[in-house]
Amino acid sequence: SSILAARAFSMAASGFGGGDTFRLSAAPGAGALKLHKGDITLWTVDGATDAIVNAANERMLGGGGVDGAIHRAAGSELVEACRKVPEVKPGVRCPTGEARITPAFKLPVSRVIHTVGPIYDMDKHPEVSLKNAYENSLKLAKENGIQYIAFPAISCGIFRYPPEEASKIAVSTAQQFSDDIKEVHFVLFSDDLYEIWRKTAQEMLSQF
Ligand code: AR6
Repeated sequence: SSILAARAFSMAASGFGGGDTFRLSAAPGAGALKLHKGDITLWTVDGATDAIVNAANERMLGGGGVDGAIHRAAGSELVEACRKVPEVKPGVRCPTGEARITPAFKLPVSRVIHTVGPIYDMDKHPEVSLKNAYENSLKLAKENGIQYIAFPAISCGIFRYPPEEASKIAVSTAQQFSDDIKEVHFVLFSDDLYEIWRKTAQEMLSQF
């Protein structure tokens, strides 16, 4: 039944059903924003040009939450690839707000983009750091020819970012890339988060 669930999710993620779809801008040919509830490790649209984003920490060697799920699903080659990412200072491979890219190994997508969102109560300007995390992930996707990208709700778990505020930053930053990326997906892990993202997208974007 978990195989069936995975297939159903992958079909939904591929646009064959489920989820809500919005336009990132009114321009002809502009990209779309799609929402799903589920497990991001099962998501794929086009294995050659897609990527999922990991909500990592600065060490970039795995952790709990979605980071743990992504490392488990990708296999141990992922942590080895992460270890090869150069440290910019001792123990820091990806400073808060930046992004790094690796292969995806056993995941169904081509790449993993690792980004680090702010720890909400410890960051002086968490809204700037969160925007940077989304923006640098999307820039890296564009530079690497990624056409389909899926984000989790960065910082909304262990890092305690209030999800309503986070969803506005997520959607407005995705809008900036409407000419560059075909589809920006958000894979939300609970009904509550899904509803928050849906409400924000409805307020900020027009629906297909
Ligand atoms: N698919 C989609 N979303 C998920 C999944 C999944 N499989 N699993 C959890 N989420 P978090 P953060 C949701 O805590 O707040 C790690 O230890 C989760 O419900 O994963 O950025 C890292 O190593 C929440 O809505 O990431 C860092 O140390 C969202 O993903 C730290 O946690 C993000 O929650 C990063 O904390």
